[in-house]
Amino acid sequence: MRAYLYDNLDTDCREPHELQPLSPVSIKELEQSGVLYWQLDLDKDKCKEQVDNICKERNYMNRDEITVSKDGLGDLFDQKIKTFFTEHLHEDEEIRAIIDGSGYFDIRDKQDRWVRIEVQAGDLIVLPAGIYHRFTLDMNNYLRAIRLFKEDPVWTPLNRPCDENPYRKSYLETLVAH
Ligand code: KMT
Ligand code: NI
Repeated sequence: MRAYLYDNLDTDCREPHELQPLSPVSIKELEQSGVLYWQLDLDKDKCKEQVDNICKERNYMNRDEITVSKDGLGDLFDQKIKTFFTEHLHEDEEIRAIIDGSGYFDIRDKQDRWVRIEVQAGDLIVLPAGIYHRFTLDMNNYLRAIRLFKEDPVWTPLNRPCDENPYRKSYLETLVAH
């Protein structure tokens, strides 16, 4: 995992889009935005044990797997990719353990700047409910992830703007507390 400010250029979103001069964002700064991160073991059994433990600690009851690629999503690929990259929020955490491939989660920081989080196999990230974000593949066009859910796997994206949403308001209150 590596995070940095996004350059906001209008080119292919699958490119790195590193702002120049390079502006890294630390795990601590991500935490201040409510984003949590775990580095998982690449050994399959150890990785599963770690994910199981995190699920127990944080009450994640359900999980499934998604392959974000042309093969994995078939006819839905274009539509899904577009939905993922449309700025949105959820009323629950977005929890992803990357098990293969790579991609980018972009989140809005306190100052409403895009922070790009580059993820690859072994990265587990949690985006808090109410944070504006989006997702894209990188130039390798392939990512496989375990999606974890607190309860039922309902995954409704609410596109920006939805500033009156109660989960959005609660999220903003957690930022004020810092
Ligand atoms: C979402 O809701 O934005 C996603 O599920 C992104 C793809 S999962 C790596
Ligand atoms: Ni999302």
